[in-house]
Amino acid sequence: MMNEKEKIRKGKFLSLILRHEPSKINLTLDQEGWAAVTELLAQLAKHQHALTREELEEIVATNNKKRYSFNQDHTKIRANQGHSLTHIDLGLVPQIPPKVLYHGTATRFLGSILEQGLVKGSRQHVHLSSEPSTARKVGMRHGNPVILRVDAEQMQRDGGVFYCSENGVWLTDHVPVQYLQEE
Ligand code: HQG
Repeated sequence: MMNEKEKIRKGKFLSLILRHEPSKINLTLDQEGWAAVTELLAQLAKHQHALTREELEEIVATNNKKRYSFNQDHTKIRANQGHSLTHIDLGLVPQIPPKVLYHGTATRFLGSILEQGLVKGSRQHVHLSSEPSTARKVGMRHGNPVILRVDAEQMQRDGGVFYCSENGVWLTDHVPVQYLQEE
């Protein structure tokens, strides 16, 4: 059995591989971001990051943000969101967002955000949450947290497109300044 710390460490490495750098262990993902599980396990083992199939199942099942999904017969795995790899298309379908969404950031980014709006930076989308508490946690990872409230209802009416990942993270390309307000 893995202890919690080990599980978090292994999960983080899995995120790195499935979202950003599969080439690190000589793995390729298909266009929809899927890796073959047998190949993933083989390459992890070759690169000193061995996982058993049971450990992988446990990481996927217990991950606190449900970051990864298997396909139906568990022969393939992918990350549900957060990719920086540009060729990946998760096949997300536009959805009507809740009236209000939240984005957690750090105070030092505010000046730039109030000029450019929220931009996706190195990831494929701007990440938003339906819960201010989640946004706060995300902000804390970057420094002194601040929560921005996004008028998703108005933005959508004005033509903004929103997606929701398998694990409930709201995604969009860009949030212009006029829809942002400090919580
Ligand atoms: C900021 C986690 C300057 C933005 C979370 C953020 C999330 C700007 C940083 C997911 C800006 C990008 C993503 C602008 C945005 N000027 N800074 N115009 N627009 N920023 O890590 O949203 O735990 O790429 O505020 O739950 O922090 O990894 O994005 O601070 O869903 O599964 O630029 O990562 O998921 O940072 O986090 P990131 P994020 P996991």
